[in-house]
Amino acid sequence: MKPILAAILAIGTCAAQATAAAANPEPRTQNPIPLIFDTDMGNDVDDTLALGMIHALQSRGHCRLIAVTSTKDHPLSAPFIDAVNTFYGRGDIPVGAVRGGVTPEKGKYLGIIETIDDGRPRYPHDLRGGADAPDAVSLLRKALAAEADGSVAIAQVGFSSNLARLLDSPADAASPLSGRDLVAKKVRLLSLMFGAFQPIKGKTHKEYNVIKDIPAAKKLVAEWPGPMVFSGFEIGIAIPYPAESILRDYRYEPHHPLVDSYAAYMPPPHCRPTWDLTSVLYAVWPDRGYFGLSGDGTVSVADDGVTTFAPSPGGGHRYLTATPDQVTRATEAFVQLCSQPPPTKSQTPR
Ligand SMILES: [Ca+2]
Repeated sequence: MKPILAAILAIGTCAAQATAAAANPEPRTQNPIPLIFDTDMGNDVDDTLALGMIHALQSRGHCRLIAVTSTKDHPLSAPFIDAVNTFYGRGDIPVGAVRGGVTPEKGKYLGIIETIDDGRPRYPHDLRGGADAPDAVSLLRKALAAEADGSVAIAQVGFSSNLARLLDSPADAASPLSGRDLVAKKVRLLSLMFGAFQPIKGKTHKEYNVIKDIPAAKKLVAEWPGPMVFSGFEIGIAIPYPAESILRDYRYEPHHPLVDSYAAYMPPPHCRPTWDLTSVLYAVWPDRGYFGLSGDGTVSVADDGVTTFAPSPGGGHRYLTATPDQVTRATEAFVQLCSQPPPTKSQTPR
């Protein structure tokens, strides 16, 4: 296609989109989506970038992070999350920790919050250890109970340990509902980095988040009472985070927890897949065309952790897809959102 003709067609498409938007204007004041981030913070480093992106989306008024819960059973996982939240000016966001979870090893980057510069912590945080954090399931119940019905989005980017246990949780001081009924009443969407729905190099892939807690993964897909959108292993692989962005886009601070984590995980330059970022982006901006969606169906988890998608109308499960154009757009969105500076104190939306 000749460039001029392509440009004219592009302008036409843009004009049509603008006309459609004018016909269906978004409200001048939007209600930020209440968001829960359930993460295995401390294993791979995409969780850290995803949390930074959530703060950028909150600063823009598009989401409100009501709780973060960790499924990584290391004492520094919850304090690390608290340190990142504090860096972004939101150290009061509640952080819950798994009890008796998986992956107890320290990992490669949680230790950056122990760094001392001239007698002062480089990354201040109030939470000192996982044992000081509330139990994740109790916090999930409390956070859900406080929100409007059908309003909450959850991004699960680690294991299914916390959300599977939430389903079986009994009535408590936060809510008279069972966990399953509380989820059915409050949650609009579970967007999760989970499984694999395309072969990787011609082979079936057993995805990490699933195989580390297979019983919880099986329970979650079988019993979750609302819509689930899965980001399979293949999506994050298809959208690598540009190494040059880590080297040049975060220099507004002498020390940045996202950069320090990235470097501690693997010395730069390298392009890390954006697995967890994809689930966050879809949870907050599902209608912006960054991804395509499969048809409706049902995901199942085999005893060895292999995930399978079976098309079935009314199944309630879909998985993300991405065209080359969407890969380009999502990459740029990730770069701009992850590297967005923290708001100043006077600007910080809570
Ligand atoms: Ca993760």
